[in-house]
Amino acid sequence: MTNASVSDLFDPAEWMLAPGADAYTDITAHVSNDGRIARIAFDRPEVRNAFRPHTVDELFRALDGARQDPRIGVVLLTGNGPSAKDGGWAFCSGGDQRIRGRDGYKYSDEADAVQDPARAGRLHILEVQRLIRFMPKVVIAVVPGWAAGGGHSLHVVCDLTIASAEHGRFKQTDADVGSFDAGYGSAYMARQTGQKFAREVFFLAEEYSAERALQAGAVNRVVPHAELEREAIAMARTILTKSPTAIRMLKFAFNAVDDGLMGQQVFAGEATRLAYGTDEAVEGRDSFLEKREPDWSPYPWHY
Ligand code: S0N
Repeated sequence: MTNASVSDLFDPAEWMLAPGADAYTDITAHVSNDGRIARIAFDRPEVRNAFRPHTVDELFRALDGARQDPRIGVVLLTGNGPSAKDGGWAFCSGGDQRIRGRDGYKYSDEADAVQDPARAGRLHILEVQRLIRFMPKVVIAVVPGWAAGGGHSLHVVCDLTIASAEHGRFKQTDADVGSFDAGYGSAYMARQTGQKFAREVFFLAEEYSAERALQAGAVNRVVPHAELEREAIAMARTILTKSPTAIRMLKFAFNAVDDGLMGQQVFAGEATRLAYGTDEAVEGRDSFLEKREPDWSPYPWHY
């Protein structure tokens, strides 16, 4: 796979194909040469990287592969480009409107037009949002162009966003096309930027620049287009110098306040995993197995 066939911003010297990636048609998936960063990209630049259900299936698989790879600490989620048709750049323009229908979605592409009733009407992009939200790794949205509709929501749910100064553009078109992300895409965005700006973005569906997004607290950094992926990799490398446990606990701590009992459950699961590593927890387990009273005397009631 050549640089040009991936993306103009893609540096082939940095990446190798992720396991199973040669089977993907709608995305590309790479791992950095040291195995610690994943780069997962929408690869439908001719439709501004809109996702069809098949795209979402691949995206979920690639993200879950990154989640399960113990060497990977940071995932870069981006969009390949530019479009060969008109040179336009996109992160993602949301659901592919050509295959959206009242009676559900055609699951496969337009060519074979197979209707699978079991999959009809699935909004499984929400499963991808949850995977991004709950994976114990940092997910960075790397926005080289349009983030619109469901693509806008995906950047919102990512932990960090870095955008192209020249081409990064944002627009929440949901209400223009009769869809509404009433979860993270809207309510969580309001937590990030405040209610007024989030409502304006959804109710007016006007384009806003990367610079405006930065002012609003919706993105972390705006960098020259040509530098975008280099800066994203540098950001990832800084995160990778930190304690994996600290980053994981911090991510879930930031999440917990907005995720209700689910957030508490995820945080508590991580706390339990840490506790199981202590001598105190081992004593609890061993006392049961050895059919004796536990001896907690070595373990103080910390204050
Ligand atoms: C992104 C926008 C603002 C870019 O404008 P620009 O630069 O003027 O380019 P265009 O000429 O408009 O686009 C270039 C070509 O790309 C096609 N295209 C763009 N976006 C899509 C899309 N989402 N689906 C299908 N095609 C798309 C254009 O048609 C054009 O093609 P040609 O050259 O052949 O004319 C602008 O393009 C724009 O506003 N796009 C639509 C954004 C949008 O409304 N997205 C959907 C919003 N809703 C969701 O995403 C919710 C998710 C969802 O509900 C869902 C989940 C899974 C499956 C389906 C859905 C679903 O939507 O129901």
